[in-house]
Amino acid sequence: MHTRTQVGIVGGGPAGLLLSHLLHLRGIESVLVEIRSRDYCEARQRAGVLEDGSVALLREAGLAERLDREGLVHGGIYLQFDGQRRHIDFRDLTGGRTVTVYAQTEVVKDLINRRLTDGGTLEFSVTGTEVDDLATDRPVLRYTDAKGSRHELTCDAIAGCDGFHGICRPAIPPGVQTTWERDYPYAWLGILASVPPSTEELIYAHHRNGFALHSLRSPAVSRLYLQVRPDEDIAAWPDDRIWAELSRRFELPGWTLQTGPVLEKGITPMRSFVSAPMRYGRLFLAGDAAHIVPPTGAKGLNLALADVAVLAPALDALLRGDDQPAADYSAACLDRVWRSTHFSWWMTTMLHRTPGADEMEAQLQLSQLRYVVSSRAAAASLAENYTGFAVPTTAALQPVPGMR
Ligand code: RFL
Ligand code: PHB
Repeated sequence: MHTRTQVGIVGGGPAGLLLSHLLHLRGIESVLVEIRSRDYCEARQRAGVLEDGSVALLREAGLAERLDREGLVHGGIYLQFDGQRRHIDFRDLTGGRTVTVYAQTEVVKDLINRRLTDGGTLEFSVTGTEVDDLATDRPVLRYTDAKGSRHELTCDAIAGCDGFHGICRPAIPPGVQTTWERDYPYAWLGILASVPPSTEELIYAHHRNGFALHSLRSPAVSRLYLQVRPDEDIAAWPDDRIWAELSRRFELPGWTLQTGPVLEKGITPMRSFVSAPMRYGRLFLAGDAAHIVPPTGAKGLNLALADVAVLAPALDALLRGDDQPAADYSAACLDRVWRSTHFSWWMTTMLHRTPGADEMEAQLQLSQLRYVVSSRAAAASLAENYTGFAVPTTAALQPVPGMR
């Protein structure tokens, strides 16, 4: 079936969904295709922390009704190491900035709900996604819908929002992209547990056995992570072993980790990856399709949202005949991408134990941690990076003047 749309969007994660909404606010039509089912997308456990800039963007885009009601505003984090748990006070260190704990699953549910209410076209459970003619003004998106019909969509532009394992980045001809990549020699075992959080702020713990993180989802549900080997078999981690290891890594006199039923568990590899430029012809990459950070800095979701805040006005201008913002798109995003890439690498290497590393590494990490909690300048740098830098919210929402 041959059809036409203005923007073809590959991927129904936060980047693709928010882009289709921002384009809709500008009167631009899109078709979004997603290989997974709606249920799968809405249940996939991932990020939990939104920067202030992400919250402002979602709010101004009219997407924050439930986020404002249910999101948990956090004014800091704890760093735990060497038998001490020290608070980093974001509000004090950054002049009032905070982060909001609101799960990516909820962001995705809100976005899907809003797109469907607004009559948007979201095609779930597609197969055989292909992008073609990317160097022309009429790139093509092909897919087979859930009922088995093959579609060919002629577009003005295609947004590759299909994550790290998607098909858009590999569709760029060889030799065009420069990529930088680092795999870390560890992974995270994450659990979602039906137990009230044992802490009011997230705890990032450095421990001889490896890193641990205590996060949360709601007053009744906790999210916790343990550093494990990259090839770790989840079957080797029955629930009582997970709780015992978490209790060991968070141990502090006078404090107890509450345990409860584990609702879900999974293992996530850790990787830093940047591929540039984020544009090839009429294909624009956004979110994890273009860059991956290890989750220690809580940046991936925020980067995905920030990319499409830049991309929406750039596509609007492109469709009106002004190529300049589209030409500037990649450079406009990459500053933030590299800052987050560095911060995520820094948090990761400060807090994780490298298998086989000598005692020197541990001493250097502990020295850095002591410095962060004792120097206002060092703490302020962590706080500034963690709470994030302003997102171009106004530009994302203001219509571009002129004829389309
Ligand atoms: P997504 O969410 O991966 O969405 C891509 C979508 O594309 C679909 N897809 C295709 N669709 C059609 N055709 C194809 N050929 C396709 N191939 C793939 C996929 O099914 C999927 O639905 O990418 P997006 O939108 O760029 O969003 C990025 C974020 O999901 C990611 O960066 C964050 O989850 C990273 N992350 C965190 N980020 C934060 O900002 N704060 C955090 O606290 C945080 N914690 C985390 C995280 C990621 C984690 N994992 C599991 C990787 C914690 C973890 C454990
Ligand atoms: C989460 O709540 O899932 C979470 C929080 C902070 C991180 C990573 C993940 O750094």
